[in-house]
Amino acid sequence: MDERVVMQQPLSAIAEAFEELSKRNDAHSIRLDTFCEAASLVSVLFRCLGLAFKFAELEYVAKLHGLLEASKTCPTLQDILNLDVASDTVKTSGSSSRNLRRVRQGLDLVRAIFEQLLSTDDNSLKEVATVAYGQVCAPYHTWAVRTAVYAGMYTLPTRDQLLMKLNETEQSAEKKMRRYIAASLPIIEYIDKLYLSRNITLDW
Ligand code: 1PZ
Repeated sequence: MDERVVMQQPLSAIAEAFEELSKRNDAHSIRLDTFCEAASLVSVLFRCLGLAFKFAELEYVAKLHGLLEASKTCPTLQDILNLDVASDTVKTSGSSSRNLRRVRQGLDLVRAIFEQLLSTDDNSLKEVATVAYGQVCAPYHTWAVRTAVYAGMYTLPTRDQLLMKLNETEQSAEKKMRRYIAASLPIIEYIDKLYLSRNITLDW
């Protein structure tokens, strides 16, 4: 993808990348390198959130980096699961199946944030972010992480500031957020099925 689009219109780049990914998903197999490329665009959003979320960005990027390394030997997402099931490392810290689960939670968090943003015009992001985080990630995070995230919410920019950093207006952002929501849902569900079809529950 054109680097200028990514930097100047990150929401366009994200919506486009996930639409491409969900089109290819018709074959019921997703290439891991293509997935990583799309997922890495999301980290641009973090940079708009300020220093308090630097830790989250580093965490997210580290998981993605692990997955990109794994793509050298595991071409598709299901290869990751097959490998970790065989070696009983699905939930092992740093394993690819665990990294994939975390990245999936990040993508779902962005989806939930966008849904919240579409449902209100409140200029504070704190409420929006708190609801989305509480739905998608909080149940799986440790107490220490949850506490840090909730404290960080007080430092979030306002909605206007965020839109400005993203080079968007309310109207342009709304369209792109809807496109991401529609395109990411089937991908998220596909990833969940990779685990569920192997009798791995999703309570972690
Ligand atoms: C505009 C609204 C902004 C909302 C901001 C909400 C930010 C939520 C930040 C979440 C921080 C998570 C930090 C650390 C989590 C770790 O516990 C786990 C550890 O995984 P392990 O090594 O045990 O397997 N790491 C992760 O889950 C990976 C990081 C996920 C962060 C995804 C956030 C995506 C948010 C995008 C925001 C625009």
